[in-house]
Order: sequence, then C-alpha cells, then structure tokens
Amino acid sequence: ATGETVDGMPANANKPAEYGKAAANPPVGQTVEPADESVAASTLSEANESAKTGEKAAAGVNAADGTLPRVRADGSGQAMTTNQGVPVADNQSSLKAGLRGPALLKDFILREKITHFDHERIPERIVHARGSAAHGYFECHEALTELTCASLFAEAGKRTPVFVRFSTVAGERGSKDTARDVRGFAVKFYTDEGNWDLVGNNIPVFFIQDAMKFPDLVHSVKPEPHHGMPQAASAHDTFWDFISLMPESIHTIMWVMSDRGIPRSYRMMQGFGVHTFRFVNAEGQARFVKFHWNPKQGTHSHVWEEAVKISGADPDYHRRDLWEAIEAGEHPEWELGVQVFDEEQAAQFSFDVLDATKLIPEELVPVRPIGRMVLNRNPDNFFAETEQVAFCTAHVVPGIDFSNDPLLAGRIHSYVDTQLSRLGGPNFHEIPINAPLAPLHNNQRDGMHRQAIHRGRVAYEPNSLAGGCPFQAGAAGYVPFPEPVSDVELRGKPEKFAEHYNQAALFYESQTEFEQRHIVDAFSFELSKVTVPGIRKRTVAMLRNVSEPLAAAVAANLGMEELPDPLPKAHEKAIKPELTRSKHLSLTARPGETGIRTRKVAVMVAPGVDGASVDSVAQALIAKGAVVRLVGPRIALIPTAGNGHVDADASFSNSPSPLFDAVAVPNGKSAIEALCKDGKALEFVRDQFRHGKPMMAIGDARRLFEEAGIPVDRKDKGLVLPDSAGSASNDAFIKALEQHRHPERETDPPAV
Ligand code: HDE
Repeated sequence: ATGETVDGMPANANKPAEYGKAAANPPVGQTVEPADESVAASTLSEANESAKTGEKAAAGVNAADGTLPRVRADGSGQAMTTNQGVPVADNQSSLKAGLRGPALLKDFILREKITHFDHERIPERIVHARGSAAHGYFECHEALTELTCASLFAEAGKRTPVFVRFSTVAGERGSKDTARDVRGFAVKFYTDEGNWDLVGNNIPVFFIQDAMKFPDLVHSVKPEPHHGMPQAASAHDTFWDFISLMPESIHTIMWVMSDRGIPRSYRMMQGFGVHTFRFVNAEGQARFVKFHWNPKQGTHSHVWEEAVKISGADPDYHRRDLWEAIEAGEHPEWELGVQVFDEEQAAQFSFDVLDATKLIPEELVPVRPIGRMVLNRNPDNFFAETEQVAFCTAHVVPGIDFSNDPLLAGRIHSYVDTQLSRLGGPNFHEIPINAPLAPLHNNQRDGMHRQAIHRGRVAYEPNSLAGGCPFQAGAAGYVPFPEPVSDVELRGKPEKFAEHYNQAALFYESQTEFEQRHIVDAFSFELSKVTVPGIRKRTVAMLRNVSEPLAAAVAANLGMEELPDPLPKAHEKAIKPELTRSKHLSLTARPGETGIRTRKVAVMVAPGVDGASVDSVAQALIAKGAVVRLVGPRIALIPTAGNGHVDADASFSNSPSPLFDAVAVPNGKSAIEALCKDGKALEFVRDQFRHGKPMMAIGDARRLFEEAGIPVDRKDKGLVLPDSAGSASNDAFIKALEQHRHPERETDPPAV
C-alpha cells in the first residue's frame, strides 16, 4: 500500500487501524520504494555509488571485502521479525486485556524490544570516547624488505585495508568536536599476516614518561569528580595543578596550547606513532623507527574563538567534515613516513629515544616516505564499526616490534584490558570490524558471545588426535627481537629523562609569530579559568624555563605583578640540545597540495542580489573544488535583481560564520541595503574578519563591510574588494583562500 502522500512523502496509511475495533486485525505494514534511490544509497560503498560523484568505492581495497559482508543487514522489502525470526504482526501497541485494560506480562514481543533497548549502550572509552572513523587502504611505495619483514611493506604498490578512528581525548562520547585537546589517530591495518594497530596521536609527544602516571593524568583532566565539570576542557584547576607539578608534561603542553590543539579538520592533521618502535627484517636485524602521517590536505587549524563558537553551532563539526568529504569523493590522504635509526645513533642524542616526551628533530633523522593511506568509504553503522572497533597496541605483526619505552610497555596490556570491560569479554576479536582478514586458528575456546563453532575433539597442543594441528609456525611466526636484558629490578628513570625543557623551547622558538601569539593566548585563557592563584603561579614558574617572553606575556595577561622564580630543574648540569630551532614544527611548514578543495565558502545572498555576480563567484570556486553554500536571512528561493531566483540553502541562523572558511558578498543594491540592517549578516562578516578568513565584497557589498566596522582600507591580502564580478577578482579571492587564513590582521583587542 502506498498510502496518501504529501509532496511524494508517504503519509502513515495504517494509523487509523491502531484504534478501537480495527486494532484486532492489524493491516499488513506499509512499504514504499524510496522516491529517490540516491537517498537510500547515500553511503559510499562497493555496491552503492556516491550520490554526489556517481563513483563507487574502489573494490578490493576495503576491509568490507573480508569479514564485513557476512554481517551486513538490510531490511529493505522485508517484514519485521523478533530476534528469533518470528514475524511481528503489530509494532504499535502493547498486548493488553481490553483496549483500556492492563498490559500483560506475557507480551514477549514488547519485552524483547524494551529489554534490547535497555541494554543497547556499552561503556564509553575511558579516554578518546568521542571519535569518528572511516575505511580505506594503505599502499606501499617500495619494498622495504631490507628494513622489515612486515608483509604490508613487502612490495611496491601492495594495498592493505585499513580502518582509521580519529578522536578527542578528554570529552565524553557526546561532547563537542572542537575542544582544545590532543586528537587520537588510530589505524588498524588488516594485513595478510594479522592485524597491526598503530594507535597514535596528532601530537608527536606525550604528557608523561611512565605508564604509572596515566591514571593520574586522566583523572586530572576529566571533569572534576565532585561536580562533574568541565566537560571536554582542560581549563580547570585539577589539570593545571597536576601539570604544574609534572614538568615532564611541558613539551606536550606546548603542543596542546598551540594551534595543533584545535585542528580545522581531522583531514588536516599529522599523525604520529609517538613511541620509538622497531622494524625487524627477515634476518632478525632490528632498527629503531618512529612513524609519521603527513596529510596531503596540509596542516590547518581554527582560531580559538572560532572553535568555541563552532562547538555551539555544530558540535559534530569534525565528524561531519570527514563524512561529507568522503561522500563527495574527496578522499583524504596521508603519506606514511618513517625515521629509522640505530642504537648507536640513539645513544648520541642529548635526549633518550625511550622517553615519549621527546621527539627526534627531522634535522637529526629525516623522515622517509614509505607509503600512502587513502580513506575512501564511510562506515555503514556508527555503533557496529566506529564504537566497537578495538585498537590495541599489543596488536603487532612480524616485522614490527616494541622498544623499551616504559609508557609503551604500560599500553601493551592496557588496551586489551579495557576492551574486556568495554566489549564484554575475551571474544571481541570476533566482532566483524575487529576480525582479521588473515585466517586464525588456535585452541582458545568459549567465553561470552563466542561466534566461532570449533569442530573436532581437540583443543590442545601438542596433540596426535588432530595430527598436531594447528601447529606452531616457528620461524614463520612472530619472533620477538632478542634484546639482551640483564639488570637489577628497580623503580626509576634513566638520567636523560630528567631534562624537560629543551624541546619545549625548541617547539616554541620554531613557531611563527602568530602561532606564538596563539600559544600565549591559550595559556592565558586556560590559566584564567584556574581559581587557585598558586597553580597559576607554578605554571608561569614552569614557563620561565621554556621562554622568558612567553612567561612574561602570560603573567601580564593574568594580572600577575611579579614573575615567580623559575621552577627548580630536576637535573643539575645543563644539557645542550642539538638545535634550538627546527623548520618542521610550525603548522605553516605543511600547506598541503589540495589548494582550496573542500574549503567551505559562504556566498551571502538577500532579495535583490545580482544573480550574475553570484554565479560568477560560485562557478569559479566550484571549479576549484571548493564547497559553496548560498547563505541568506532564511532558507528560501531568493529573488535576484533581474527576474531570476537563487536558492539559499543555508541561513545565518543555521549556518553561522564559524562554519565557513571564507565569505563572498555579491553585488546588488537592495540586497546590500537589507543586509546592512540585518544584525546577523553584520555579525557574520565581523566574525569572518576576526577569524582571519578570506573575504570578498563585490561592488555595493563593500558597504556591508564598512557598516560592520571592517577596516576596508587596510593592506590585507585576505580582503578582496572589486568593483564588479569577474575572473580577475575571483582569481584574487581564490588566491587569498589558498592561504587559508590571514592572521596578520589579529590585534589585541580585536579591531571589530
Ligand atoms: Fe591510550 N588508551 N593510553 N594513548 N589511546 C586508550 O583504549 C592508555 C596513550 C590512544 O580510537 C584506551 O580502547 C594508557 C598514548 C588513542 O579507539 C585505554 C596509556 C597515545 C586511543 C588507553 C595511554 C595514546 C587510546 C581507552 C599510557 C598516543 C583511542 C579506550 C600508558 C601514542 C583508540 C581504548 C580508538 C585509547 C590507555 C597513552 C593514543 C584506556 C594506559 C601515549 C588514539 O586502553
């Protein structure tokens, strides 16, 4: 039955049959073919093509080819059943004694439905609870057999499926995406010799040196336990209390207070394995290795006020950005690079390579590109895939081994452990998103929710009854690197771990002027939220060991009249660093290769706008791959100055300025008159200016900028003010957009 429709959308034709006597004979449920097939098939997959690009995900490169199709479920054209497969006659009312009578306990259908619902949440991750993920593949550039026997690096062009989850750390599952925080960057490689999880972050160093301190660190940053505040924020007393007592955290803190802590997109951040790992080749020779992911999209960030406003306008900002890019066929890509070095080299460094609070400057060990990763398919189901994926640092494959980094050692057992309580038992490897593509055989049996049906009577080894199978793989299996170990048991740290400030200073000195300014602002903001003056003081005392100007600027912003003495250092003799400035540490070092592709641009429209000027800008931007939205006072067809219309698909209320990378305001006298009187339009362009965005005003539109108080006469490459629309001005605007942001216009206090 198709039922009545409202503009092609079906009305509920069965509704009247729920009431009175008619309820005794429920009609067969209503089914309707979706009016537009692309709506039903909106998720890009091997079978469904993208509604926007008409392209399918490339076959043979996604994990779905292995373990996922078996469990993909689709109710299209099917009758509803219980979990036991019994058809459900009526899904509207519970079973009662009479239409007005009491509900009956024997209603197993209601009970099954509600019971399942009651249990449909699992504990969220203790850290990294909020995240978003995608499928894709890794492609090796060249055979690396000399370095490692890991099968994914065995030959040029070899592709290995991956599933990648990005996350914030401190916030809960439903928190906002644009909090100031470290971002998780976890990659599961489904290699043909088992799963390898490279569970990294977007920052190459970590807060602490030893796993022993992890629960303390996390307890300090999470909402304070007495009142449960603040959510997804480090700007509070307990965090800074801990940090200022733990000077080893200062290097990572510098990164988090920099623009790295507020990325523009998951697609525009680097990723790092953080710890030193080992590559081991087929001869058993090992070398140390650090992993780097470099985004083709470049590294870009928000400014703080923008991040704050986005968290209200669209808390799912990063999730949406990743999803939409992949749906549109704009598959994000990263290059995997490695820093490879040996024990002798490591011994020469002024820092210890087992200390996760230190990076290895690229000037000392260059990064060698070894492959690329492309994310080309969104998950089918958020819970089944993104929520249930279980990353474990213990998941390594032959050719990859650990170092003795004491932080890594703690992680190796922690991740498996957390999955046991999060996913309810030891069989989480059977959940389809976690199952390896490589076949698995062993004598592990039973446990909660076991899926495999093991055949035969033998579940032990050695055996003769099963011909000795499954037999041990010997040299073909995972053989740990035979690192010689002989020492006394003790708790303590190596000498070099005691130096905390050299690399924090290296990071600060390597930033551009505006990046340094943002770091000052971030410390000032965070510490202004701290209520205990002693904690602020102690943090400034710590900053004096990083940079005197930084400490002085933060102190001034906090109204501190006198600088506290620098925090005492843990080591007596100064350790000379190899370098005090690196050209690889500023975000500006990686502008990317994709230009303005996927950048979101608002074209502002109101009744009377010049249609030709709208078209000219919009077409020029779209041709370069930007995403254009026509933003007006309301979503509506807007009459243009001639007899035409443009379709405003976004409004100042539902899509405010911080959601866009740039704005263009077309010509049109009456449109500009109306916009000059619209406080929301004025706020929109003011925010664009304040946040350093490229802005274009064509002809009359210049008045809107003037009305908003924007200093239109200033020398500013991000302000494009042509008299009329045309290719020259479009090119200038696109050029301004290629620079992404124009921080040179930032002043304190802001000009508008
Ligand atoms: Fe984690 N971390 N971590 N971590 N971590 C978790 O595992 C832990 C550390 C990272 O998208 C948990 O499945 C300990 C460093 C990411 O699912 C937990 C220590 C780095 C993710 C855990 C660390 C990370 C996690 C919580 C110190 C960067 C999210 C849920 C010894 C190299 C993965 C879970 C995803 C998640 C423990 C330190 C990255 C509790 C004990 C350093 C990206 O097991």
